Amino acid sequence: MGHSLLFDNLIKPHLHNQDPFLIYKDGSLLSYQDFFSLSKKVSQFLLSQGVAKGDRVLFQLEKSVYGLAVYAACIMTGAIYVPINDQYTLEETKYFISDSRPKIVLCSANRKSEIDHLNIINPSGVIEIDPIKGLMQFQLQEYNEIEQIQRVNDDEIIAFLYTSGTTGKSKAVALSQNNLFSNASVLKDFWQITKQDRLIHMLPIFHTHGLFVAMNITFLSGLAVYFYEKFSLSDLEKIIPNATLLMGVPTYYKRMNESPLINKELTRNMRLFISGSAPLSSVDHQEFFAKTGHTILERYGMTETNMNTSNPYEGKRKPGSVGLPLPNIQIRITGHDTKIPLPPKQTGMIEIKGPNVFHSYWNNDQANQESFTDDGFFITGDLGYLDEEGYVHIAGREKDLIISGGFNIYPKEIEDILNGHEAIVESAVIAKENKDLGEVPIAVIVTKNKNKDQLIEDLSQLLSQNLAKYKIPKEITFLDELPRNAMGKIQKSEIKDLLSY
Ligand code: MCA
Ligand code: AMP
Repeated sequence: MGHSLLFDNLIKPHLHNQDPFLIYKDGSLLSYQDFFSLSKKVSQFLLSQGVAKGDRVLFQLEKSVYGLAVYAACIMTGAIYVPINDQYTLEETKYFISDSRPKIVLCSANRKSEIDHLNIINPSGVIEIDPIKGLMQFQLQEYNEIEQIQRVNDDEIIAFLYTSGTTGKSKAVALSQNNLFSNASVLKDFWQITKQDRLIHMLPIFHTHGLFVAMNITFLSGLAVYFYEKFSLSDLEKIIPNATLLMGVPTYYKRMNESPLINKELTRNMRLFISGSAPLSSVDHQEFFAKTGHTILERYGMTETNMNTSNPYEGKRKPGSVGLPLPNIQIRITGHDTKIPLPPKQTGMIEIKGPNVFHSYWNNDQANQESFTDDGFFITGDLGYLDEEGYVHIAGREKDLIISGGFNIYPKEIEDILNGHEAIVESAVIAKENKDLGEVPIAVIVTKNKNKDQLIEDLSQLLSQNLAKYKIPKEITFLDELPRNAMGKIQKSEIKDLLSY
């Protein structure tokens, strides 16, 4: 009997593997063996802090090897990994701590002192970690490597990733060992990933895309990763001749299309360009092909499901389509009123069933009930249709969501903050098209306050105290009133028409 699906398949094969795992910007390398030796010490450290199977380990730090080592350590100890965006404000972070109730929080020194002042978790459970020096005050080198790997069943939870909903408050998506393993295996085969690949990794590692899609496939195949802190076109241009694989959001491809250096010659060794997390326009898809001779492979996923569909590796990759359902994953489109499956070319709700679909929302029975049909399909909130060849096309979203550069922004969360200000009568946050990021949030407000410049200043301050920067509306616009339908519901599409967005 093994230890756990993820340990046995992602970690165990590499414990003595001296091949390169991470290649850093300065050219230095970290081997698989050295990475897992570090992770085993981090595991022993977690145990020394009293972390046991099922305990949450909340991790908030800029991108570094430690985000991966703590993830691996959670797999080894049976703890639940809870990575959150390091850009979140203290106010946002407070919510994630209160909701997930972690045994320990690993974060920067600054964040630790801020959290300590909140009195929501015992300061001894808030542990300073540095992206370069790691767990410095704990002398990690003196820790032994963990010997007793925790046994964990396939349906037990390994991670919580937070995603928002219509309520405006984030929900923890509880993902099981099998959710992650089944999807990584399918994707590895579907995209023909091998240990010969060299992956360019510039994504954050607190979301499904950069953490599970990119890294679980890496562990499964043993490939080498160009592990860079963030997206940079000039860094990409330097490493692309030596790489074979890129996983990115559409903004990456928009920026590459603008670059005079990206061409067929520079990308000649690349095997596969993958795009996801937000819609890739047919124009960007075709422009990239004309420039490089590569056909981008677009796929579709969610935090709750990992990846659901993908254009084929061999076969037609259709611009504007997110491809075919992945093996063992059922997708159907159902009518808004009838709730019964629709024939091809008719738009309805995308529903999904398969081993990839998450275990449950943590501590949220209502959301769990509302998100599934009686026959067990997950209701995605995305609208789409199937074409005559079975390819899925996303036609829009029923959920009120803005996707900006691949980051999801929930208008309700911003509206709640705006509406809390005494001068605001009502507000709506809507998406405005943006050439680089796809769409960005704009706040539209109704106020009786005459001094609009002062109000904008006050609101900007209020928003930055409460929200990570990427969520802050890029503009604040005023209207005398917001259009509503007969039921009194604000009509965002009419606001867009009024403002010509
Ligand atoms: C940065 N800024 C943004 C965004 N990113 N504003 C709106 N939307 C954004 N996405 C702001 C910063 O706060 C900053 O503001 C200014 O822009 C410059 O910041 P910088 O970090 O230099 O920006 P950048 O390097 O140009 O970043 C753009 C980016 C990045 C590369 C597109 O946002 C990114 O890596 N996005 C990927 C997100 C991702 O991994 N999504 C996957 C999750 P100021 O100037 O005021 O300081 S979705 C997922 O996992 C699902 C399941 C799936 O299907 O994959
Ligand atoms: P997340 O909150 O990160 O789980 O975001 C998942 C959402 O991103 C999905 O429900 C879709 O709305 C969107 N999404 C992901 N991939 C694509 C894609 N290729 N095209 C369009 N939308 C996408």
